[in-house]
Amino acid sequence: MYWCEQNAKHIVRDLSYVTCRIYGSVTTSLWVATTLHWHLICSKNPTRTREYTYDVSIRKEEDMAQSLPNPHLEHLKKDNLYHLGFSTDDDLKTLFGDVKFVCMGGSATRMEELARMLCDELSDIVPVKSKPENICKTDRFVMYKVGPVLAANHHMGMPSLSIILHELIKLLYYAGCEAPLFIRIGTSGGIGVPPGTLVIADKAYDEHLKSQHQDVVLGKVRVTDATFDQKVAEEILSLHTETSYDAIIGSTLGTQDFYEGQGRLDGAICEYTEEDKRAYLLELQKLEIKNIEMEATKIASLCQRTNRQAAMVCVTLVDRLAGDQVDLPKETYAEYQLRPLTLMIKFIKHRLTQSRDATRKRTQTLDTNVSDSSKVKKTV
Ligand code: R2B
Ligand code: URA
Repeated sequence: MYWCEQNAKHIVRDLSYVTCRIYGSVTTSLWVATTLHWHLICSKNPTRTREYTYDVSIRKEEDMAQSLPNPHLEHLKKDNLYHLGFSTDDDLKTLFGDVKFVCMGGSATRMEELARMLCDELSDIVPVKSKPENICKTDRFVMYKVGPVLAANHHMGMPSLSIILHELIKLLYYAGCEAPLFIRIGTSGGIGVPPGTLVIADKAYDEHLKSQHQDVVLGKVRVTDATFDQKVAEEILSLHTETSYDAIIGSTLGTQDFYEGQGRLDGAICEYTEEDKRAYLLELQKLEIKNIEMEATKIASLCQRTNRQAAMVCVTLVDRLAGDQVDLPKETYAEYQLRPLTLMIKFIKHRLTQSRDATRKRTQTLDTNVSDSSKVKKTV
């Protein structure tokens, strides 16, 4: 058993392959292996039955890339994506099969604005409609599709983000999308950076100041790593050319609350002193945490657990070392909110242009090869 714990990662991976042979399904086998490992650890040490560290690195195997770690899905006759209003009875492949980017932000109007900007900006690279249309079939969320980009709002906080993220991940899985990238573009409070700064997250911290996310599943705490895709973060940063404001890579604190959870003094209740608050914020600063918001750990963790890539860019609205209140002139606020959208559109355009150029090059090479071989035939 000791050996089991020491070699946990390898065991789960090996078990996955063995059970894959037995069950013939990557999803089922991964689930069986992970569950087995969980029970092995819990039965060995009862004090750990309430806490289980879920090692996501085992999900990085390429052949598991697009499956989902839920064997029950295979047995559903129909899956209702209840909050989106779509189901597996819809032709999801035709509707969403080309999606490559999922942009998410809290506000519905910001997502509509993003969709409008995408319609303008992407039209010379991919076919897009001239005007965005909300295709979410319920009044819970909004969702726009502009070419290969889905833009949806998630409201405020992790519970609501979790619902839409589960459903979007399943939607794109059923649609057969290849490696879609999930991106949150939002707002935040900064730590020692001027308001208006863009923070591209490399990892998320929770309120215990650990880079992790805790879920409670069947009464047990499940802890997951909460890092974002480093390469994507760097790629996004490399596209920031604006000189009037900064974009930086840094860590983000994701909290369950806007007031006490973020150490504010201006909530309806506050039981700590200004010094306590300052000490906490300085501790964040020591950890290279550059901003605070309310969804980071959930998006990072859920994407890691499902082996999807995730990125996050948030603009800061206030420097929390200087105060708590968000008090920006309306126009400034509107302009700040556009900053992450603008950078993300740049990133998407960059990726789409790269892939269009690569396709063109391949086609040209193919054409050249065909014409060369026909020349050879004629000579012969
Ligand atoms: C940033 O802003 C919202 C709170 O005002 C919340 O959704 C977040 O993460
Ligand atoms: N959003 C947050 O969660 N915190 C802030 O301070 C500002 C925006």
